[in-house]
Amino acid sequence: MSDLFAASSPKDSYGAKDIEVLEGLEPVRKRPGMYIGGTDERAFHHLASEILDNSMDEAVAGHASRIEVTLNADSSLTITDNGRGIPVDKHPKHKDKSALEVIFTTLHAGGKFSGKAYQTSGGLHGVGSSVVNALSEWLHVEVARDKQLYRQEFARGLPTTKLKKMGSVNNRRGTTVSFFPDHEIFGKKAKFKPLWLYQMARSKAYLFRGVEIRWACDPELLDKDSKVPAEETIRFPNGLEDFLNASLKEMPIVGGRSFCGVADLPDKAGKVEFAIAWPERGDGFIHSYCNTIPTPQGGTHEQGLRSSLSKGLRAYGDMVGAKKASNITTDDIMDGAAILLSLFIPDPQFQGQTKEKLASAEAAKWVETTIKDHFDHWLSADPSASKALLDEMIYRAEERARKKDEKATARKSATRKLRLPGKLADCARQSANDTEIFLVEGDSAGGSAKQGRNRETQAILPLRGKILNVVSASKDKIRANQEVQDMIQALGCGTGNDFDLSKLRYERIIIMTDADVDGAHIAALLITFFYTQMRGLIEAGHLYLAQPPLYRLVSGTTSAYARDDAHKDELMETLFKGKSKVDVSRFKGLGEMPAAQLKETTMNPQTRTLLRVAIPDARAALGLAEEMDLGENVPHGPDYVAVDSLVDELMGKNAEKRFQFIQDNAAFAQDLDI
Ligand code: TSJ
Repeated sequence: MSDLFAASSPKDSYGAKDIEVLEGLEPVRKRPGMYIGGTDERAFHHLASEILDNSMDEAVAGHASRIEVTLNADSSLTITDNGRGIPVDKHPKHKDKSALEVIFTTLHAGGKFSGKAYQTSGGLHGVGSSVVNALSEWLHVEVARDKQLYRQEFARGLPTTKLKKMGSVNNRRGTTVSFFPDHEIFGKKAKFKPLWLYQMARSKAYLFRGVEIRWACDPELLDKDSKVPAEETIRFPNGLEDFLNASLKEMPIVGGRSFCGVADLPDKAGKVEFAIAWPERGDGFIHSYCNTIPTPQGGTHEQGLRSSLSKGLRAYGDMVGAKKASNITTDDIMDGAAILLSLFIPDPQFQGQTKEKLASAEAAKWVETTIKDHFDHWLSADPSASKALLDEMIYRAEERARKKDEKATARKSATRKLRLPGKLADCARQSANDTEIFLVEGDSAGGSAKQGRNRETQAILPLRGKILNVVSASKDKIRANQEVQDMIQALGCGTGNDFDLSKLRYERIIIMTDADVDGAHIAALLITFFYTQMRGLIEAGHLYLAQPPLYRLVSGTTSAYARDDAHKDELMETLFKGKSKVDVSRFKGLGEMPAAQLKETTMNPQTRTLLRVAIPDARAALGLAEEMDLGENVPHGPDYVAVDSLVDELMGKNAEKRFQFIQDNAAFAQDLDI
């Protein structure tokens, strides 16, 4: 750990001079959602993890060994570590301000000033302390550093006291932050949930075996039969392996042993820890992390792991002469596996609306090579256990093939009767299994999409012009509309009373329109069409929106895509902060984007983000519980957009609402024939 720290940190001391001052915190209070991904319960608890992450960083960098998390009787939260203490020296550009005050009162990009080995930077992360401060009714900081105790208090982001010396301390150092989130922002009822915080503390302890976390909760806040203890010293000397055992409890696993380990990445670029087992029954799960930050939407580290496991097992099958091993797919191996994956790298890049996906490209190869190596060893070490695993995966592959055959025969016979539209570029795969169709606005965008697609599983249907506003059109008019006809034919599942979900020819229907007001309008019309004509398709979770970027930002070797102006601004303040020349190009439409970029940003399942269209009432039916449980079953799917308000807004005659919708979705209203 410490050698890594030295290697990636040019400075060994940090001071106020290293902090770049940006701006005050008013924007955070004005648009809290932009900084913490909403103002709901989840965002509320995010405040706690932002603060805790700072102490974790200090621990992971080797400067702290103990963290205390205390939920107080008044529902405020206190987090303490025994690290170096936040620097308190004067900031050169701000005559009267200490580094500490600057950290808590200005928005700053995390990576800029930290000199940390594994900082949790990336937009949401790293700017945490000032954002939490801005969104707290009060926040108190105490720092024990250089044998002195310092204290400063804040309210809603502004200092209410100066940084004061509180006397000397001899054998103690570290940072303590107490805060109370602001009810003006989160609503009167918002309150920390003991279970949520306790699980957060536990998962952090699992993720870094070198830290001890002391949990405490005021007993008054706990139900009599609560699973949460009032006090506990949490420590997992075996890291993720302990986590896996706790998750699997007594469940029997294939081959009777798990695949666990920690390893340095090539060139000591970081390290990866993993704990994997294949339960004999039941579903698998995957929880991945980067620098102890959860990445529920996966990303490049998960990608690397997938390759290593599938390549490793197939190669092993080859070696022992199991011919059928070549039929095993990555999904056969992954679907039933219980996986914990934790990566530590300097300066990770996160992506997605709530930064829940790892985007650092190098991570994929690093993780793949490192784990593949260990996996090969592990497989060779115990041939009888490895044979059990191989046999089980061959069995699963055969089961899958059998089911696919059943589906394929059903679909082929359906296809024969069906005339497919001429404009459709269908996918090669005959069964609906894991296939998708992109409904693309315009012929030129359709062309790029055809080049960028995966022919095996991705079909493209270009739609010309505005499709009919189906809500106000008559039935005959709808049927006469060519674009609508094409769509109905391509999907194969019929409409209205004839709708039959089992005949749907693709697993996912993805609406892909320009990231502008016209695009939003066409997407809304399409959603309305599905809502009125094929509602079952939305209810079963088959309808998605692609998220094409609006901008590309490049500076030197750093490049990124932004989906809107706010996202672009955010990237300028984070990833590109301090970069001298940032080249910003705006895509006028999907058709303008090179096929390779369209593929990378919007189409490739490994790198894109999709929004699933859902009817709020259908959520329960889809089993998408709102409750977050950090320990298990964090939903892995895409984000969701609610459909009913959208349809209502576009419904028939309510012109005012329609106008409002377009205003809300447009920075620049243009001619719209609605
Ligand atoms: F988020 C926060 F700022 F509020 C916060 C930070 C909250 C808590 C509970 C702890 C911390 C924190 C920060 N713990 N430890 C640190 N360490 C530093 O900020 C630090 C100290 C010394 C040096 C150095 O180079 O000398 C560098 C850093 C980043």
